[in-house]
Order: sequence, then structure tokens, then C-alpha cells
Amino acid sequence: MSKIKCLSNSERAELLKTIPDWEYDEEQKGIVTTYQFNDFTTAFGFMTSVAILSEKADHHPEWFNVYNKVEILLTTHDAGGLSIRDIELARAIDAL
Ligand code: HBI
Repeated sequence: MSKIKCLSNSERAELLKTIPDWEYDEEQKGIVTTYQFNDFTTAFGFMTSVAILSEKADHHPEWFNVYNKVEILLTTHDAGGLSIRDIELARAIDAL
């Protein structure tokens, strides 16, 4: 598999404009967002959908769930930072 590369600062700035509900976290070198649902069951159902998406994409989130809130971090471990895979998965999650 070709080594996946990190986005440049300018690429990141441009691509972030296409996913306005996400922001770049410098410390975690990834993009983050928070979803809030009506209840836990709905939140967990969303997480199940994301899990299926992630498996298909072979790209997985780091996330935290408490009750109806789901916090998601997308970063590319293989690249050591933000890659196009994170942007693509964010778009797919937002489209659920
Ligand atoms: N998910 N976020 C993230 N980052 C990766 O580098 C990654 C992954 N899921 C699977 C995966 N890499 C595989 O390609 C193996 O490299 C583990």
C-alpha cells in the first residue's frame, strides 16, 4: 500500500471549508466534531452506521460517547496527521 501523506497547510485550509461542522485540532493533528442526538439509543445507532462506513473505508474514528453526545476525532495514524482519508470519512459521516 502506498504511504498515505499528510495534507499541506494550504490543502487543509481549502478542504476544511467543505466540511464546515469540523475543525482542525492542532494538538491531536486531526479534525473534530460533536453530534448531539435525542437520546442514547439514537446516538448509538449513529455510531453503528459510522462503524459500517469506517470498515468499508478501512479508516476508523477515535470517538467518545456519553448519553446522546458523540465526539469524533479523525486523524490518519499511518500518516501521523491529517490526510485526505479523514476529509473523505468526515463527508461520508455528515451525509448519514
Ligand atoms: N484508521 N484513522 C485511521 N488511521 C489509519 O492509519 C488507519 C485506520 N484504519 C485502518 C488502517 N489504518 C489500516 O490501513 C492499517 O494501516 C491499520
